[in-house]
Amino acid sequence: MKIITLAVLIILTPLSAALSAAAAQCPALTRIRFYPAEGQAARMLYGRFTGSNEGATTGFETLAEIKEVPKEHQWTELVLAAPVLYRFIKYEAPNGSWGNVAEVEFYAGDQQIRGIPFGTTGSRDNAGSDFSKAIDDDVSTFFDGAEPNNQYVGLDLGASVQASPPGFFPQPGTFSRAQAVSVTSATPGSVIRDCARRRHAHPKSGGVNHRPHPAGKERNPGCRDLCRWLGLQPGRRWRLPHRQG
Ligand SMILES: [Ca+2]
Repeated sequence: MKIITLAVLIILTPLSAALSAAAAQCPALTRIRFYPAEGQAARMLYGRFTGSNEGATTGFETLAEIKEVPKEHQWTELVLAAPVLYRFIKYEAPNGSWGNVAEVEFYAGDQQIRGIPFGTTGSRDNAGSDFSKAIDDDVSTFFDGAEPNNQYVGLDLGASVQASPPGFFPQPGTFSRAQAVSVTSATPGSVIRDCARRRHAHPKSGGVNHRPHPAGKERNPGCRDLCRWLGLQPGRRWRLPHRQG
């Protein structure tokens, strides 16, 4: 029987100025303001504000909903129950509304969140009132979509606000000798947290290791999961030295 030993090495990218810059571009959304189109406030009833980290058209979760007709000629503000982080944030207009809204603004505290605008294409009768009119800082202009249904307008905060998928080495497979296993991230300034010593791993509560992992018996959840991912027998008691022998 082959004895496979596994050294788990958590590789961290140290905090850097680049991280600070990236984090600054990833604000937590705390509140939303909107201003109805002239005479069309009722068309915002049941409109929703949503967020996604998958793309401009997929994976959106509802953050807030407009549950009563907003007042004309003034801003309405929605405060989120807790700050949230999403790369894509948008207003999804209710069906039949033609996307009508004069302005939509997203905030992290007192700071307005800026990003790359996106939305459904075109405007009614090609009059030029496309989605950009809902984010042009002008309450006298408004979005009037090309279709009455499924209209939206939002902001893409950019790829820099997301962490790239972690890289694992080696690739899954079977090995005849000890392997040093590493987890890395290509995102500048990212931190990989080790949740192995906690019963319930959590990305915010996991510790940050700066040394090779000190343990890795099967009762160690992090290593157990890593073993499974690598195709090793999860129930086996692996010998996991600090260093590869
Ligand atoms: Ca406008």
